[in-house]
Amino acid sequence: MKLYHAPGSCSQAICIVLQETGLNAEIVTVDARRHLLPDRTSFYEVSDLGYVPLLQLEDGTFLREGTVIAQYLADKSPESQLAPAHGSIERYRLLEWLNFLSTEIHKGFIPLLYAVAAGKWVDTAGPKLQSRFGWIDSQLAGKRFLMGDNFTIADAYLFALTGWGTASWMKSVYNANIDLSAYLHVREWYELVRERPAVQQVLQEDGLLAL
Ligand SMILES: N[C@@H](CCC(=O)N[C@@H](CS)C(=O)NCC(=O)O)C(=O)O
Repeated sequence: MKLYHAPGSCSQAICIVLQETGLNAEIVTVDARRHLLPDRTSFYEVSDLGYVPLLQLEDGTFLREGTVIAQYLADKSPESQLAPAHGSIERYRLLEWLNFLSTEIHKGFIPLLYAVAAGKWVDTAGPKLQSRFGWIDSQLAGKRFLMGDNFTIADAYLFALTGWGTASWMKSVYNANIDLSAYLHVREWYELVRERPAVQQVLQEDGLLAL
């Protein structure tokens, strides 16, 4: 397999999932802002949509959309327990989280990441995103991870997204700050996830460990 990835982007979640499963994939680093491949040719030659993550499967076909790629990898490695079994109510709980993260958090960040173009929209988007993190905080009370005791692909996804609002390297590029000071559960969860060997490995490979 081949994963098209941009360090610090949402595809970080897929790198974490790969590390957690131990599955092998060649990582192709994409400049997601300029849509360039490592040899400076256009990423649009590979993907019409021009965004990461993108997974090329062994048969040469492509799988896109982070939430789907993460499930594909988790299902390939059931022993990693990164996703509950298909058909179980817990699987639907996972889908609830993935959909929430994709639509409420991931896309909730977009106006903040493109604040200059978004203009006054940021005044609405910022507090809304902040309140969503407040809700996540309430859901994490009494739990180690989003789904309970087990780390799942939803935690990997939220970890990548939370970094956009908190990581120091991000603050130097964007003004997408999320104030987590009142959200003790989110902060404890973030540290718990950050300490995982798989996460440390990805942060190190992407040059983000010390930042
Ligand atoms: N719907 C896609 C969105 C992926 C996405 O937003 N990727 C960003 C990085 S986090 C990207 O590559 N942006 C470049 C672009 O859209 O041109 C998914 O959930 O996988």
